[in-house]
Amino acid sequence: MALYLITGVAGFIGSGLARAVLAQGDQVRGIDNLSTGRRENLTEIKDGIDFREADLLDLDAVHAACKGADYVLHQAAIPSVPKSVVDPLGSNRANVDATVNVLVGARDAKVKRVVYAASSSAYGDTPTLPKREDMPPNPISPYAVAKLASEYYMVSFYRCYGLETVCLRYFNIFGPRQDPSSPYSGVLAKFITQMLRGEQPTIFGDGSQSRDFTYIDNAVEANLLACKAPAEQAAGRVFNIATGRRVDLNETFLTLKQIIGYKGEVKHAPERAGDIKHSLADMSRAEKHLGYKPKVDFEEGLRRTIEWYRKSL
Ligand code: UD2
Repeated sequence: MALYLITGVAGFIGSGLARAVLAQGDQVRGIDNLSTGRRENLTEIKDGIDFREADLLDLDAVHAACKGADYVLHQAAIPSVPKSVVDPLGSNRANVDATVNVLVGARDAKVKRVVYAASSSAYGDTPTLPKREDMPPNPISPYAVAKLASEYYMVSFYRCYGLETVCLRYFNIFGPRQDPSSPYSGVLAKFITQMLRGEQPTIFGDGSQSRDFTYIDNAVEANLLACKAPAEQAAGRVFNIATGRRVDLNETFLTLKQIIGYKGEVKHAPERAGDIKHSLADMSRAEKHLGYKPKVDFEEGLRRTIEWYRKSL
């Protein structure tokens, strides 16, 4: 039985990982400062995991959490482009300084492998689509810079200390439990809950921007595969995790409108600073080296997510 340390375990991706790790018969230790994570995300599994409320900036807590862990799934972050524009120092602390602490803790505890929640924002606004991992990154926002800096730290800890690290560049993950309540929340969580409540969603810009929206179960599966892939194929490397299809926001709104049965219209506001225009992943590297294939497509993911919010609102 392996022990997985999940950082950001009370977040929507972290808690999904915790459930999946328990379901495969392994043990979970989780750490979260509850800044964006929520205890409710852990309700059904709280008695089955070793949960520690602590901040990753506390190196002693990180060292203690890493002790005896086989794998670390590093999900904790302040995951928002606009929030990083408002508070670049806070973004850097949570998204970079915390990562270095996790790496030091994992190295000292001789953890087998660290899997990192990297971000598609690293690619920035370069025109070439789809994005391949060997393209030069071009981050725009402080958030994107921070996520990319942490990737480089991951790779450097592999090169300098032999700690196996794998970076998964998530492309706009969505699904049940994603927090819709902050102005910085992901667009699908916001739109779905607003439309279910009969409120009017806002598109920033003209809505022609597109994303490779990826359902949570695909990201969870990618993490489990990344722990098991042979080191020669995975360690020290970066992989896109997505579905390989992009949809623009106007089309997304119409699809949601139809599934939800929403009668209203969308309103528009100015484009957001640090926003990128289009995002689409090439997935051949993840497929070849991790055996990753997305199991849930965009529409099915939307249906499951809407269903979940309908029940939980
Ligand atoms: C970035 C990353 C993503 C992940 C995320 C942090 C890219 C392509 N993606 O997502 O991988 O790291 O940061 O969790 O960089 N929008 C509206 N109305 C709203 C909210 C958002 O129009 O009420 C727009 C927003 O301007 C953007 C799109 O929706 O064009 C997606 O925004 P988001 O905040 O959901 O995610 P994004 O793309 O910044």
